[in-house]
Amino acid sequence: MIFDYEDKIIQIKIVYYGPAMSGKTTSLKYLFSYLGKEEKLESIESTVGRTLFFDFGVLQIKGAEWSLKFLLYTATGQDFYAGTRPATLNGVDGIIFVADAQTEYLEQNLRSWGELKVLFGIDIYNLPIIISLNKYDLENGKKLKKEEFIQYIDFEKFKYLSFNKTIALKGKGVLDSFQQIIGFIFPQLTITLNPEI
Ligand SMILES: Nc1nc2c(ncn2[C@@H]2O[C@H](COP(=O)(O)OP(=O)(O)OP(=O)(O)O)[C@@H](O)[C@H]2O)c(=O)[nH]1
Ligand SMILES: [Mg+2]
Repeated sequence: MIFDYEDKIIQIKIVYYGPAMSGKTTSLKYLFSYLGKEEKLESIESTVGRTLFFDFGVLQIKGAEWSLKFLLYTATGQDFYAGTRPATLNGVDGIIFVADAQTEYLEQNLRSWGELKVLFGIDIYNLPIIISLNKYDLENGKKLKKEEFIQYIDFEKFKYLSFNKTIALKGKGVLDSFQQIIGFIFPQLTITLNPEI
């Protein structure tokens, strides 16, 4: 978080993180298109729409005195470009961990989660995180539940961790996740997202 006292702007960095193809880019694209700012989102992707490095966009919310400037990123889930992920996470204030809720992806989810733990060490327990169990619309097979996921992480050690079921493709839960992460970062603040901002 960076405080610019001269222009009265607080800069906050939020990263969508998670395994390959879990729906990180889809989530961020939905958020920007909901706010009518799709042209503000830059994606560095391959010809088949896979994220090569990251997607990046800025949302600014004007307050009475201070403004909030959100720098929003997705990290690439492709392991070939895994080396870029620590740079994307540098200086992050909150993470939206987009998991693929299909049970057969449990291992990939946990591997990606494990990377965060290695990168942040014990600092991870103080980091605001929303776990977005995505692709909840898919009918085939069982879905990963919060109760199951918490068995694999030291859930009680985290200060700011919550879960959300999402369908990024339809935008379901995407705004909730974003509002929840802001709520963790600024507990006193109520932000209503609407397309006018
Ligand atoms: N059915 C369904 N498909 C989804 C959902 N969210 C994303 N997808 C699809 O999953 C695929 C991957 O989505 P992306 O948003 O590109 O995933 P990503 O996490 O950015 O992938 P990488 O950048 O390659 O790591 C795309 O075909 C999306 O349309 C969802 O909620 N439901
Ligand atoms: Mg992507």
